[in-house]
Amino acid sequence: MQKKIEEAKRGLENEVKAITSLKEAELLKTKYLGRKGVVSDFMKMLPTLPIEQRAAFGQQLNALKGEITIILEERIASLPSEAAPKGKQELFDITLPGTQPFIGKKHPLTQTIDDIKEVFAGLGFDVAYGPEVELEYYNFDALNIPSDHPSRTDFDTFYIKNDVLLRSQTSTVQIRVMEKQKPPVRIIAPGRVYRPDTVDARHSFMFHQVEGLLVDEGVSFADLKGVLNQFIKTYFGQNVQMRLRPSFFPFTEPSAEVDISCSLCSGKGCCVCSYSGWVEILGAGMVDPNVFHAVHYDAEKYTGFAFGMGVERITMLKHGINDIRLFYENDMRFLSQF
Ligand code: 2NL
Repeated sequence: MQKKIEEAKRGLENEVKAITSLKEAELLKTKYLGRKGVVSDFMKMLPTLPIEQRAAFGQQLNALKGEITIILEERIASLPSEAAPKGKQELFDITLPGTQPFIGKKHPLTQTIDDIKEVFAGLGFDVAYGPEVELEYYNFDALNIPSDHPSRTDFDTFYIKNDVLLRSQTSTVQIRVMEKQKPPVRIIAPGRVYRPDTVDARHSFMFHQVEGLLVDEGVSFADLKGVLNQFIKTYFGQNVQMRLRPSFFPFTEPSAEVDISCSLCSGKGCCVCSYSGWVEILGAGMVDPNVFHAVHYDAEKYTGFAFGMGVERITMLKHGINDIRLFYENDMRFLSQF
C-alpha cells in the first residue's frame, strides 16, 4: 500500500512538470483528486483492508491529498501570467472610473474667518490671538466696563473661579496686544467667545467673533467708516450699502451699530431684515480714552477705532442659513454645501 501511494505521488510529480497551462493543471487535478481519481480509488480500497490497518492507511491518504494539492498549486503559481485564472483577470475592468477619494474642506466658519482675515490683511492689519480662559481684568476692567455692569454677572459670563472666566468677547486680545506694543497698532482678533445663553436658532453658548483695532496718531471716525465700508464692499459685494446708527458701548465713544442693505431682498424688505431693508452686522466706535489709560497709552497723542462682529451671524447672512446650531452638528449634508 505504502509503495502504491509513493508511486502515485511520484507519478504526479513527473506529470506536473510537463504542463504549460491552467487547463492541463485542472485535468491533472481531476485525475488525482477527482471523483474517479487516484486518491478516490485508494479510498475505495479502504473497506477491503484488515481493520487494524484502515486508520493508518486513511491518514496516509489524507496526507497524500494535501501533498497533491500543494504540488498542483505551486505549479499553477509558477505558470506564466497568461495562464493565470481568466475569471480573476476579468474582475478588474481598467475602463471603470476610479473610486472618488473623500476630499475635506474648511468649515464654513473657518472660511468666513479666512475671508475676513484676507480683506483686513489687504488693509495692513495683523492677526492676533489670545487665551479663551481669561482674567476678569482683560474681559471687563481694562475695557472700561463698570463693576456693576450686568454683563459681568454669571447670567452673562461663564466664571471658572473668582476672577477667571471664559472670555465673552475677543477685545481681551486687543488689550493684551496694546500692553505689549506701542502704537501704531493694526490688528484683528478672531476667536471663540462664550456666553451662557440658552441654545436656540439664533443663540449658542459658544460662538466666534472677529474684533478689529487700529490705533495711531490722528485716527478719525472717517477712517473707521472708510475701513468698514471697504470691508463690507469686499466681503458682501460692491452693490451692498452701509449705514451707521448711533449706539453705546462702554469701551468706545462715540459708538455705532453698522447695518448693511439686506442681501436677500436688496433692501426691499423681507423676513431676514424684519421688513426694514437693513441688517445689523457689527458694532464699532472710537476707542474710549479710559481703555488707553488702562494700557498706558497717551490718550492725548493717540486715537483709534475698534469694531466687533459675530462670525456665525455674518456667515448666516451671506449664505441664507437660518439656524446657528447647524454649524456645530458636524452634519456633512450641511457642511459640504459651502
Ligand atoms: C459687537 C460690538 C465691539 C469693540 C467691539 C473694542 C476693543 C477694544 C477697545 C474698544 Cl480693545 N473696543 N472692541 C468696539 C466696539 C464694538 O463689538 O456688537 N460685537 C459683536
